[in-house]
Amino acid sequence: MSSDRPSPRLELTVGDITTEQVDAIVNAANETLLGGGGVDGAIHRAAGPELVAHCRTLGGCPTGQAKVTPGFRLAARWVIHTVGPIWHGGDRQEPALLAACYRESLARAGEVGARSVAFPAISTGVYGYPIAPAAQIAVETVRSTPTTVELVRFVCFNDEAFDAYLGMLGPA
Ligand code: AR6
Repeated sequence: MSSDRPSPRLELTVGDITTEQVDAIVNAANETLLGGGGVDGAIHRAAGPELVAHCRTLGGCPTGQAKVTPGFRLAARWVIHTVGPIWHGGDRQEPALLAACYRESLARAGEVGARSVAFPAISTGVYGYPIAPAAQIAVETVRSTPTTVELVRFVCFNDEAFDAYLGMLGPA
């Protein structure tokens, strides 16, 4: 399918995604959508208890898909919860499922009219996906997905992740 929509502008930063001033931040959640550790825990803490209350009404989310909620106390108006694959060595559809997370998150962002979206490095923490191939999938999928989103910011939590994304995006 062809599209005349331009690709979003891509930005790279190191920091805490919960403080991002964008329309939507993406959460690396689990299939329950009821919170956890890592970026999921940080987002729930920053958004306040209204977030988990809202998530309880959603009935979970399968791996590779995404659901949107309000951001409640966050600066971001929306949280897009997506469930990355658990890394099992790469032969259990992990690359396809991770790419689906980025595509589905952009789709949800478009549906609510979000123009700017911040992504963490989905699956690269607790779920064990190696950062270099994960960054490659993140950048290639966002670049190749038709979307109304105008700005995508990749928010890295450490220098190793930043370097992996930089290798994909090239120096500024
Ligand atoms: N801002 C940006 N990135 C962060 C932050 C933050 N505040 N905190 C961690 N990261 P992870 P996963 C980075 O483990 O691998 C949860 O318990 C982190 O350095 O948060 O998809 C869920 O409930 C890493 O690069 O998510 C699930 O059970 C990236 O975010 C499970 O973990 C993702 O690490 C999901 O595992």
